[in-house]
Amino acid sequence: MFRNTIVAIASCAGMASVTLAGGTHVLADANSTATFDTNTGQVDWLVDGVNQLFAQEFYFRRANDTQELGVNANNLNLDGIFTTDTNPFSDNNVDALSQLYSDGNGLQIETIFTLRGGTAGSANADLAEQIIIRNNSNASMSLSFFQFVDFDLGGDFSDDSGDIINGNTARQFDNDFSVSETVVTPSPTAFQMGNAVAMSDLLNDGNIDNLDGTASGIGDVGWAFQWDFTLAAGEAFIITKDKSIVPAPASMLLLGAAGLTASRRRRS
Ligand SMILES: [Ca+2]
Ligand SMILES: [Ca+2]
Ligand SMILES: [Ca+2]
Ligand SMILES: [Ca+2]
Repeated sequence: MFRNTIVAIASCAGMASVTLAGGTHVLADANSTATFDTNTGQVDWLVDGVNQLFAQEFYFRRANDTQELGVNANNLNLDGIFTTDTNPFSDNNVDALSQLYSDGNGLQIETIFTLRGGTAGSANADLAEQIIIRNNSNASMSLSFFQFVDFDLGGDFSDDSGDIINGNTARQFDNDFSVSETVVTPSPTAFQMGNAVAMSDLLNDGNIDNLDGTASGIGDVGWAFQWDFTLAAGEAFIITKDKSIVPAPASMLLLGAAGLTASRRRRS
């Protein structure tokens, strides 16, 4: 009954801070913009006018769930959403987004994104992310939490390739761009890189899935991280990570998947 009910979670004295309803929200900073949809997740990330990202979505699985569920307003209550301008002396654009979801049973998931663009034409941008998962119930709670991301660098996927190193850093390249994501803390329980559509299907089908440790991919690359943990009553689990887009290093051009032909089934 409370699904999609919007409650303003804060009123901030900052001059550019606002409370907003669910739907689509756009962050902007310097040469970059990023769009987030409360019904799915992040739906684009433009750098110098080129969209680099097809999707970023979070999923969760509680002890009694029989499949993974998306962290969005279709599966959880959206309790609040908040945007703010964290560098108001640089511009007047909102560049940070906080969203608060809960399951009505003690699980609360807060996601915070902060966008920093680079100078025009630099092909540089950065997205800092923090996810706070709280157990507000009176009993311990076992959870699996997933991050799924599907970059299509340079606006296309056929020339992309990537790998995961050290269990906590994902890298993806094409002829023009490179993106890396480092999980600052805590290290994931599992990871997987592979065909983005197949990986999205893993997280959206009706079965329980765990990531298989595949550490590289080519073509329509996507990747995911998984964290398994148990929260005591009142405890929180905090994931901090950062994504950075830069121009492709020349040494990585050889990884380009020349000659790949692919037709892609886009998700609705
Ligand atoms: Ca700003
Ligand atoms: Ca590409
Ligand atoms: Ca599944
Ligand atoms: Ca991709």
